[in-house]
Amino acid sequence: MVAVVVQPVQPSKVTAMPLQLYAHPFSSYCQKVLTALYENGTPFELRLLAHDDPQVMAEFAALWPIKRFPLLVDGGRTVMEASIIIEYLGLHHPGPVALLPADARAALDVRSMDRFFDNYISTPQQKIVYDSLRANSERDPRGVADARAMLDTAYAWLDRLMAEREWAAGDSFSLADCGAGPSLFYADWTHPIDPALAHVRAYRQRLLARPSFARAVDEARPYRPLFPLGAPDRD
Ligand SMILES: N[C@@H](CCC(=O)N[C@@H](CS)C(=O)NCC(=O)O)C(=O)O
Repeated sequence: MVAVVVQPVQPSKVTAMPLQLYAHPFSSYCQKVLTALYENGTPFELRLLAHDDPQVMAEFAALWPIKRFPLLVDGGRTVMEASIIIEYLGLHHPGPVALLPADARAALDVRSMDRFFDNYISTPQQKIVYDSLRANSERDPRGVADARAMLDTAYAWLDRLMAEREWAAGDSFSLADCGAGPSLFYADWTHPIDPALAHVRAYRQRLLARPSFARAVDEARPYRPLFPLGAPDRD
Protein backbone atom coordinates (compact mmCIF):
# COMPACT_ATOMS: atom_id res chain seq x y z
CA MET A 1 0.00 0.00 0.00
CA VAL A 2 1.30 3.41 -0.93
CA ALA A 3 0.86 6.12 1.64
CA VAL A 4 -0.36 9.31 0.10
CA VAL A 5 0.71 12.33 2.04
CA VAL A 6 -1.52 15.30 1.43
CA GLN A 7 0.29 18.50 2.18
CA PRO A 8 -2.00 20.92 4.01
CA VAL A 9 -2.39 24.21 2.19
CA GLN A 10 -0.56 26.97 4.03
CA PRO A 11 -3.18 29.58 4.90
CA SER A 12 -0.68 32.36 4.16
CA LYS A 13 -0.26 31.02 0.62
CA VAL A 14 -3.99 31.07 -0.19
CA THR A 15 -4.73 34.15 -2.26
CA ALA A 16 -8.33 35.16 -1.62
CA MET A 17 -10.17 36.70 -4.55
CA PRO A 18 -10.60 40.38 -3.80
CA LEU A 19 -14.08 41.73 -3.37
CA GLN A 20 -15.14 43.38 -6.60
CA LEU A 21 -17.55 46.29 -6.70
CA TYR A 22 -19.19 47.20 -10.01
CA ALA A 23 -19.91 50.84 -9.45
CA HIS A 24 -19.54 54.44 -10.54
CA PRO A 25 -18.19 57.03 -8.08
CA PHE A 26 -20.85 59.63 -8.98
CA SER A 27 -23.79 57.28 -8.28
CA SER A 28 -25.60 57.85 -5.00
CA TYR A 29 -26.27 54.16 -4.31
CA CYS A 30 -22.63 53.38 -5.06
CA GLN A 31 -21.51 56.10 -2.64
CA LYS A 32 -23.72 54.45 -0.03
CA VAL A 33 -21.70 51.21 -0.31
CA LEU A 34 -18.37 53.03 -0.73
CA THR A 35 -19.06 54.85 2.55
CA ALA A 36 -19.57 51.49 4.29
CA LEU A 37 -16.38 50.07 2.74
CA TYR A 38 -14.37 53.15 3.77
CA GLU A 39 -15.81 53.09 7.31
CA ASN A 40 -14.18 49.72 7.80
CA GLY A 41 -11.15 50.05 5.52
CA THR A 42 -12.40 47.00 3.63
CA PRO A 43 -10.17 46.25 0.60
CA PHE A 44 -11.93 45.85 -2.73
CA GLU A 45 -11.37 46.20 -6.45
CA LEU A 46 -13.47 48.83 -8.20
CA ARG A 47 -14.88 47.61 -11.51
CA LEU A 48 -15.61 51.06 -12.88
CA LEU A 49 -18.77 51.14 -14.98
CA ALA A 50 -17.80 53.33 -17.89
CA HIS A 51 -19.24 53.30 -21.39
CA ASP A 52 -15.75 53.41 -22.86
CA ASP A 53 -14.99 50.09 -21.14
CA PRO A 54 -17.32 47.61 -22.87
CA GLN A 55 -15.64 44.66 -21.14
CA VAL A 56 -16.70 45.81 -17.66
CA MET A 57 -20.15 46.80 -18.93
CA ALA A 58 -20.61 43.34 -20.48
CA GLU A 59 -19.46 41.59 -17.30
CA PHE A 60 -21.91 43.67 -15.29
CA ALA A 61 -24.86 43.02 -17.64
CA ALA A 62 -24.14 39.29 -17.53
CA LEU A 63 -23.95 39.24 -13.74
CA TRP A 64 -27.05 41.40 -13.16
CA PRO A 65 -29.37 41.87 -16.13
CA ILE A 66 -31.45 44.38 -14.12
CA LYS A 67 -28.38 46.64 -14.52
CA ARG A 68 -28.83 48.73 -11.40
CA PHE A 69 -25.63 49.45 -9.56
CA PRO A 70 -23.73 48.92 -7.30
CA LEU A 71 -23.17 45.18 -7.48
CA LEU A 72 -20.74 43.25 -5.28
CA VAL A 73 -18.97 40.05 -6.32
CA ASP A 74 -17.36 37.94 -3.62
CA GLY A 75 -15.74 34.89 -5.22
CA GLY A 76 -18.63 33.04 -6.81
CA ARG A 77 -21.29 35.06 -5.05
CA THR A 78 -23.09 38.06 -6.49
CA VAL A 79 -24.78 40.49 -4.13
CA MET A 80 -27.13 43.20 -5.36
CA GLU A 81 -28.90 46.16 -3.70
CA ALA A 82 -26.85 48.66 -1.71
CA SER A 83 -28.43 47.93 1.69
CA ILE A 84 -28.05 44.18 1.23
CA ILE A 85 -24.42 44.63 0.15
CA ILE A 86 -23.72 46.56 3.36
CA GLU A 87 -25.43 43.90 5.48
CA TYR A 88 -23.49 41.22 3.57
CA LEU A 89 -20.18 42.99 4.26
CA GLY A 90 -21.05 43.14 7.97
CA LEU A 91 -21.70 39.39 8.03
CA HIS A 92 -18.88 38.12 5.79
CA HIS A 93 -16.20 40.83 5.93
CA PRO A 94 -16.76 42.62 9.24
CA GLY A 95 -14.52 45.46 10.34
CA PRO A 96 -14.25 47.58 13.47
CA VAL A 97 -17.42 49.59 12.74
CA ALA A 98 -20.68 47.63 13.05
CA LEU A 99 -23.05 49.39 10.69
CA LEU A 100 -25.97 47.28 11.85
CA PRO A 101 -26.37 46.82 15.62
CA ALA A 102 -26.21 43.27 16.96
CA ASP A 103 -29.41 43.87 18.92
CA ALA A 104 -32.34 42.93 16.65
CA ARG A 105 -34.61 45.72 17.88
CA ALA A 106 -31.95 48.39 17.36
CA ALA A 107 -31.21 46.89 13.93
CA LEU A 108 -34.89 47.29 13.00
CA ASP A 109 -34.67 51.04 13.76
CA VAL A 110 -31.62 51.29 11.50
CA ARG A 111 -33.35 49.37 8.69
CA SER A 112 -36.47 51.52 8.92
CA MET A 113 -34.41 54.72 8.59
CA ASP A 114 -32.52 53.11 5.70
CA ARG A 115 -35.87 52.47 3.95
CA PHE A 116 -36.87 56.10 4.63
CA PHE A 117 -33.82 57.48 2.80
CA ASP A 118 -34.15 55.09 -0.16
CA ASN A 119 -37.91 55.36 -0.62
CA TYR A 120 -38.76 58.92 0.35
CA ILE A 121 -35.56 60.88 -0.39
CA SER A 122 -33.63 59.00 -3.11
CA THR A 123 -36.61 57.73 -5.11
CA PRO A 124 -38.28 61.15 -5.58
CA GLN A 125 -34.86 62.76 -6.16
CA GLN A 126 -34.08 60.27 -8.92
CA LYS A 127 -37.56 60.78 -10.42
CA ILE A 128 -36.83 64.49 -10.89
CA VAL A 129 -33.37 63.91 -12.37
CA TYR A 130 -34.41 61.08 -14.70
CA ASP A 131 -37.41 63.12 -15.90
CA SER A 132 -35.06 65.95 -16.87
CA LEU A 133 -33.23 63.55 -19.19
CA ARG A 134 -36.38 62.70 -21.15
CA ALA A 135 -37.48 64.31 -24.38
CA ASN A 136 -40.04 67.07 -23.73
CA SER A 137 -42.82 64.93 -25.19
CA GLU A 138 -42.08 62.17 -22.66
CA ARG A 139 -41.86 64.30 -19.53
CA ASP A 140 -44.12 63.58 -16.55
CA PRO A 141 -44.90 66.94 -14.88
CA ARG A 142 -47.43 65.44 -12.49
CA GLY A 143 -44.93 62.78 -11.35
CA VAL A 144 -42.25 65.42 -10.85
CA ALA A 145 -44.62 67.65 -8.83
CA ASP A 146 -45.51 64.64 -6.66
CA ALA A 147 -41.80 63.89 -6.19
CA ARG A 148 -41.11 67.48 -5.09
CA ALA A 149 -44.04 67.34 -2.66
CA MET A 150 -42.74 64.03 -1.28
CA LEU A 151 -39.30 65.57 -0.72
CA ASP A 152 -40.81 68.54 1.13
CA THR A 153 -42.81 66.20 3.37
CA ALA A 154 -39.82 63.91 3.96
CA TYR A 155 -37.48 66.83 4.77
CA ALA A 156 -39.97 68.23 7.30
CA TRP A 157 -40.46 64.84 8.98
CA LEU A 158 -36.70 64.29 9.12
CA ASP A 159 -36.13 67.75 10.58
CA ARG A 160 -38.30 66.94 13.61
CA LEU A 161 -36.50 63.64 14.08
CA MET A 162 -32.99 65.06 13.76
CA ALA A 163 -33.72 67.72 16.38
CA GLU A 164 -33.01 64.95 18.90
CA ARG A 165 -30.38 62.86 17.11
CA GLU A 166 -26.81 63.02 15.94
CA TRP A 167 -27.14 60.15 13.45
CA ALA A 168 -30.20 58.77 11.67
CA ALA A 169 -30.93 56.00 14.14
CA GLY A 170 -29.46 57.56 17.30
CA ASP A 171 -25.94 57.99 18.66
CA SER A 172 -24.02 55.65 16.35
CA PHE A 173 -23.19 56.00 12.67
CA SER A 174 -24.97 53.14 10.87
CA LEU A 175 -26.16 51.67 7.59
CA ALA A 176 -28.89 54.34 7.58
CA ASP A 177 -26.28 57.12 7.58
CA CYS A 178 -24.38 55.45 4.72
CA GLY A 179 -27.53 55.94 2.63
CA ALA A 180 -28.48 59.30 4.12
CA GLY A 181 -25.19 60.92 3.01
CA PRO A 182 -25.59 60.54 -0.76
CA SER A 183 -29.39 60.76 -0.73
CA LEU A 184 -29.43 64.12 1.10
CA PHE A 185 -26.40 65.31 -0.85
CA TYR A 186 -28.13 64.93 -4.23
CA ALA A 187 -31.63 65.71 -2.94
CA ASP A 188 -30.46 69.15 -1.81
CA TRP A 189 -28.92 69.76 -5.25
CA THR A 190 -32.17 68.65 -6.90
CA HIS A 191 -34.81 70.20 -4.63
CA PRO A 192 -33.08 72.41 -2.03
CA ILE A 193 -33.78 71.80 1.63
CA ASP A 194 -35.61 74.82 3.09
CA PRO A 195 -33.12 76.87 5.20
CA ALA A 196 -35.71 76.81 7.99
CA LEU A 197 -35.10 73.05 8.36
CA ALA A 198 -31.93 73.64 10.34
CA HIS A 199 -31.70 70.13 11.81
CA VAL A 200 -31.72 68.41 8.41
CA ARG A 201 -29.22 70.89 7.02
CA ALA A 202 -26.93 70.41 10.04
CA TYR A 203 -27.23 66.62 9.69
CA ARG A 204 -26.29 66.87 6.00
CA GLN A 205 -23.20 68.88 7.02
CA ARG A 206 -22.28 66.26 9.66
CA LEU A 207 -22.50 63.60 6.97
CA LEU A 208 -20.28 65.64 4.64
CA ALA A 209 -17.70 65.92 7.44
CA ARG A 210 -17.65 62.16 8.07
CA PRO A 211 -14.31 60.98 6.54
CA SER A 212 -15.81 57.91 4.83
CA PHE A 213 -18.51 59.88 3.01
CA ALA A 214 -16.20 62.87 2.44
CA ARG A 215 -13.85 60.52 0.60
CA ALA A 216 -16.69 59.23 -1.60
CA VAL A 217 -17.73 62.83 -2.37
CA ASP A 218 -14.13 63.81 -3.20
CA GLU A 219 -13.65 60.85 -5.54
CA ALA A 220 -16.81 61.87 -7.40
CA ARG A 221 -15.80 65.55 -7.88
CA PRO A 222 -14.40 65.06 -11.40
CA TYR A 223 -17.83 63.84 -12.53
CA ARG A 224 -19.83 66.86 -11.33
CA PRO A 225 -20.26 68.23 -14.86
CA LEU A 226 -22.36 65.11 -15.52
CA PHE A 227 -25.10 66.17 -13.08
CA PRO A 228 -28.10 66.64 -15.40
CA LEU A 229 -29.59 69.61 -13.52
CA GLY A 230 -26.23 71.37 -13.20
CA ALA A 231 -24.12 70.91 -10.06
CA PRO A 232 -24.16 73.88 -7.69
CA ASP A 233 -20.82 75.46 -6.81
CA ARG A 234 -20.68 74.15 -3.23
CA ASP A 235 -20.20 71.00 -1.11
N1 LIG B 1 -32.43 49.62 -5.35
C1 LIG B 1 -31.10 49.80 -5.88
C2 LIG B 1 -31.06 51.12 -6.64
C3 LIG B 1 -29.78 51.30 -7.38
C4 LIG B 1 -29.85 52.44 -8.41
O1 LIG B 1 -30.93 53.00 -8.70
N2 LIG B 1 -28.71 52.75 -8.97
C5 LIG B 1 -28.65 53.75 -10.01
C6 LIG B 1 -27.37 54.54 -9.89
S1 LIG B 1 -27.41 55.58 -8.45
C7 LIG B 1 -28.66 53.04 -11.35
O2 LIG B 1 -28.38 51.87 -11.42
N3 LIG B 1 -29.00 53.76 -12.40
C8 LIG B 1 -28.95 53.22 -13.72
C9 LIG B 1 -30.27 53.25 -14.41
O3 LIG B 1 -31.26 53.69 -13.80
O4 LIG B 1 -30.32 52.80 -15.56
C10 LIG B 1 -30.07 49.76 -4.74
O5 LIG B 1 -30.45 50.04 -3.59
O6 LIG B 1 -28.90 49.42 -4.97
